[in-house]
Amino acid sequence: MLKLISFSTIFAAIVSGVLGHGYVQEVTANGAKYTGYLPYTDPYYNPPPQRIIRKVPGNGPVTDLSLIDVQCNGYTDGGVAGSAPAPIYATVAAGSSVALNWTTWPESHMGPMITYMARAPSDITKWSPGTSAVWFKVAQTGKNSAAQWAAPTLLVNANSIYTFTIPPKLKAGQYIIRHEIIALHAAYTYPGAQVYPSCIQVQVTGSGTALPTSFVSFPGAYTASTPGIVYDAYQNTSAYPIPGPALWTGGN
Ligand SMILES: *[C@@H]1O[C@H](CO)[C@@H](O)[C@H](O)[C@H]1NC(C)=O
Ligand SMILES: *[C@@H]1O[C@H](CO)[C@@H](O)[C@H](O)[C@H]1NC(C)=O
Ligand SMILES: [Cu+2]
Repeated sequence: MLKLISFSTIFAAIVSGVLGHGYVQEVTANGAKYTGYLPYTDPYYNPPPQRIIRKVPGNGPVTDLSLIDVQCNGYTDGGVAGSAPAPIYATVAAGSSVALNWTTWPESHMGPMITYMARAPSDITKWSPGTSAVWFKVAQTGKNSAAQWAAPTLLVNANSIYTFTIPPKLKAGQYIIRHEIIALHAAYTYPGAQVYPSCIQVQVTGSGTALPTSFVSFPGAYTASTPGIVYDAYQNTSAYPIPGPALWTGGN
């Protein structure tokens, strides 16, 4: 009986997952593949599978950009709000590319894909940034001159794989990669933009010494008046201003 109940719960969850929006389901770094945090199955295992991605409650978005949830799509877990650490991390060389495999992204959810990093001051499996300004932007794709959005068009064309490069001169150490799609189908007003963030824990290796000098916080980086948060994606044919700070490329 118990088994049956939990099976149907998982089944219902899987069905809603298929019909919903999305999250990063797999990470490839330094040639190794890591399964992402799977919100519709991982919670039903005891012990839970060990992941490099911080827990997300499901495939849904964050729309209230003042909430800590906008950091990692996290929620209060074990007393840690917003981005409860995951137990393990991936290792990746500075200058190498990281591939993030998204679940099937809905055709209707157009918007940019943006990637930030934050350097952990200590053990990343114990660190939550809270509202501190620690994040710097390392990659961004918005709308190109052919009016194609990062998501869904470019993402679908790439087989649902988004790729970015760890800044080549970035100082070795532990970092959170905060990656997101911002869906703009309802962003003609605020709240409306839907943020789908994912936080991936990595150990960066290499001999670089570069670190950025300016940082943003999540929540904080995005508000109703940040360019690109309110945008009429159906009517507005002008260039799209990608939200957040300038890119940091580490002197490259
Ligand atoms: C993305 O991950 C899914 C689930 O693990 C897998 O079935 C699919 O083949 C992956 N896509 C690519 C292009 O590797
Ligand atoms: C189109 O978007 C840009 C950038 O957000 C904005 O400055 C401009 O006012 C918008 N145009 C219209 C007609 O809404
Ligand atoms: Cu949606």
